[in-house]
Amino acid sequence: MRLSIVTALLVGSSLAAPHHEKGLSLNTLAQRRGKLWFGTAADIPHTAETTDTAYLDILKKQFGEMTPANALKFLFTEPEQNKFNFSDGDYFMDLARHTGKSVRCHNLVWATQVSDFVTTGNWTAETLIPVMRNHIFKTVKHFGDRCYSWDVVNEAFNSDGSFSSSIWYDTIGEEYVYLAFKFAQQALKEVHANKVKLYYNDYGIESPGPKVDAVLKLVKELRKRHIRIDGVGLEAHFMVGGTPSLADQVATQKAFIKADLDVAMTELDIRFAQEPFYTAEAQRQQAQDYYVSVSSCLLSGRRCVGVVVWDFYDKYSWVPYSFEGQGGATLFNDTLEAKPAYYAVADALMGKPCSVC
Ligand code: 9MR
Repeated sequence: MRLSIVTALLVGSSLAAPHHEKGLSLNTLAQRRGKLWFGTAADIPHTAETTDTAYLDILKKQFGEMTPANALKFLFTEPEQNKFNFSDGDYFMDLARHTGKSVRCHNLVWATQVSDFVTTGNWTAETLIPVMRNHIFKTVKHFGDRCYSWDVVNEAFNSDGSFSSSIWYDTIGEEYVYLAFKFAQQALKEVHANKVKLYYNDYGIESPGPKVDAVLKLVKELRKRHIRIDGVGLEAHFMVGGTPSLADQVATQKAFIKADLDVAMTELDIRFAQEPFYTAEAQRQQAQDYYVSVSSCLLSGRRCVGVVVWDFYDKYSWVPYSFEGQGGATLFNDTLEAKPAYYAVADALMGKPCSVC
């Protein structure tokens, strides 16, 4: 009963400035706790998000960081060999600058969303390495210190900790990861942007296991070679009811921090495996899972630098496109109303017990 009253109150509240303590934004609450920002991915430009004023209003008010969900990926930045197109990225960067946001630049080297000229080419390591080098150099130098960080290599491991198949790994071997970080570091130096952080980013590394061990090994290997890596991005794409425990999330973040790394939660969302997404009980469980996840970054200390959600509006979430029947994963429902999950995140950021869980 109490829950349904709370839910009714929440649904009736103002959207852009939901009513928790003084209506402070999630970003302000996070910064008050020593985080750099509370951020969101946004798929801008060329999408409905680009011109959705109600959506953009919340984006501007609530978040201190934005990650381009697609605009900086290989496919879009270098559609044909050595023909670069940074217009989407520049559009995104301008929006971030005008609204005072940091940008986690995402990503340079990944198996997915690579241009056809790469995936269909007949490469050897000797011919593909210069392609990767050129892509990294041109892209990193173009965006320079407009990026807070770069996800240099994205999702390079299988869940058992072995390297996953990609045009890069299959052609160059694990050396591709070391080279990618080396090239990114060199490119930043050329444009005097050494402060831009270099990250490895992946999912399934939010609780202990072989994949976490593989990332820690990779970090050691990079450092043995005197190649810089500053942080690890924990994507945190979770399922409602299946979110890793607070203890597991904190233990994993602390293991990375102990290895002298920053950590960030880079793509947090918590989806339902099936409908219904919006019953009071479903919302309560989701709120609890968000509360635990955001709390983990606070409990891990300053070197968990911030949390980024992978968009904040169910209508624009990637989930239903990738997993049929699944969804409801973000902080705002399909009519752009703040969910209990939103208030749970605010509670976590304020260090309060969860009022909606
Ligand atoms: O949100 C992105 C979606 O629009 C793309 O279609 C998809 C292609 O694989 O990539 C999504 O973003 C992914 C991110 O780049 C890396 N981690 C997983 C994200 C969700 O799939």
